[in-house]
Amino acid sequence: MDDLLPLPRLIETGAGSTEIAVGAVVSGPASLRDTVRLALGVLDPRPGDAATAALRVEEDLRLGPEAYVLTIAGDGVRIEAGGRAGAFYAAQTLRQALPDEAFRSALPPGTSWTIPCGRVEDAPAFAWRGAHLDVARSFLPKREVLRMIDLMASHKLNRLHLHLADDQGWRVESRAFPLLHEVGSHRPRTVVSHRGEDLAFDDVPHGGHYTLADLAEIAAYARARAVVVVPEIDVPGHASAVLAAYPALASRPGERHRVLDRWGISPVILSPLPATVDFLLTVFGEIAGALGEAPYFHIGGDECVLDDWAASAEISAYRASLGLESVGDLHAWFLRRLADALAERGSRAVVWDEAFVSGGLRPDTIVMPWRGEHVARRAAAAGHDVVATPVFPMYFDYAEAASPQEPAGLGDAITVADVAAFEPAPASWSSEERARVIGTQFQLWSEHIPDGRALDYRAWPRGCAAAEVAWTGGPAASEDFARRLGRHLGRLDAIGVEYRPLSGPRPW
Ligand code: TNX
Repeated sequence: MDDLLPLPRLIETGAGSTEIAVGAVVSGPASLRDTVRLALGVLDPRPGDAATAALRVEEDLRLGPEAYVLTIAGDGVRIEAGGRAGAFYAAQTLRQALPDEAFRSALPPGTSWTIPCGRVEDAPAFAWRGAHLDVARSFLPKREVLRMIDLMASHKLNRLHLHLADDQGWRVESRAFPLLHEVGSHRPRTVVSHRGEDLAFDDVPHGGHYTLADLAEIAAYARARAVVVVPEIDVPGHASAVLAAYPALASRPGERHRVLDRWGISPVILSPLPATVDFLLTVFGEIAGALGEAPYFHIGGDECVLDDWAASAEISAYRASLGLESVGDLHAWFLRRLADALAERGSRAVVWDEAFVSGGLRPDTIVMPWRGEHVARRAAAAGHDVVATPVFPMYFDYAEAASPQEPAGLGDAITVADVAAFEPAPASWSSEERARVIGTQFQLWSEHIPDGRALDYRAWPRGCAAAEVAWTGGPAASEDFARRLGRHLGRLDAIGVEYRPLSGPRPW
């Protein structure tokens, strides 16, 4: 139990040992028992009664919903949990207490291990422990998303932020507006760029989208593993894929728009007129409906060029009719309008930090400050809940080193140690400001992450460090973390994760 990752709050080593076998018997309330079985994967414990059980699960409502106590004793293993998530995490910890092979998907029948006795008392420091997947720039097939959920769950991460729409692609079915997925999900080619410089086009068509049924499946798979899916439809900028499908919604109507085949920021955005708001609310409703529940809905708000809004007579007249002075005010009004409607349907809005800087957000809007600590602190001081997402060190599209052997990233270098040293709620802030930081999240923008293999390489083991920080509150004690991480990689090997080796780049 000296190599658990993320690090639990309290670990006590005990005397003696106990045996645990593939197919061990589990007793306890059905929902907790099923959760434990799911988390233990290959161990596939059978349900049974308390007298014969090798593993007993009990509900203890004094513990928080994600908290647990795991006791490994001579007469068996006991899990006390405040809820399903806590039971799931206890089982993840137990799995880490077993040899690495417990992370394989099948084992010889009759496999059993003797493990030392001990006790773990644990609960997360942060409620939001996230991973962000940009499936817009590079589409990831459903199986890769499900696999990411499994890997997140193994690291006690609990928010999957799916960036479902951007200039380069729209990735979800819409029954109300089918051109979104029929037109918006394809581009005929993609720019090949290196360190921000465009070199050529690849002439390879790229496309893909999830059906609403896929989305429902992803959400259910996530929920069973204590992960909440947070959908993002980025508006009013980063919306070229919408405009390719429905050009009348553009800040420049009457022109043809295409799904972009280059990276960067488009000057053409959505119009803020009522037709756009109605359109978006219909689509948001389809997405939230497919997810089953959407406690959070991300509406973007970032990197938005407002020049078209200023130049358009129709938009200017609309702005004046609302009594708004500037296009910045109109940007804020537009996002607020969407957030208010989402709130009526039970979803809290989440935005990138530009939306906060524009002002006028609903007080319950969650802000993701990507431009650093300065803006994070301002959002926290203004009373917003904040999920710390600074480029450094939480943008995993950045390479881990400047080596030419490293697969090219947007920039370099963000190392595992940089991530482990991150402090989402800095000690230098006031206690009120620190209390506003509800968590942290790593971003996998996918301009330079073409597929699942590249995703593994970028996400891990930096994601292990992010999970440690999110669970413990961070920063991680560097030597102890490095030691535990070295051992943890054996588990990733057993799963089959193509992570970036600690020794340096893996040149493909
Ligand atoms: C900025 S961060 C973006 C993304 C890019 C990313 C590349 C943010 C809200 N917008 O559109 O993919 O940089 O690192």
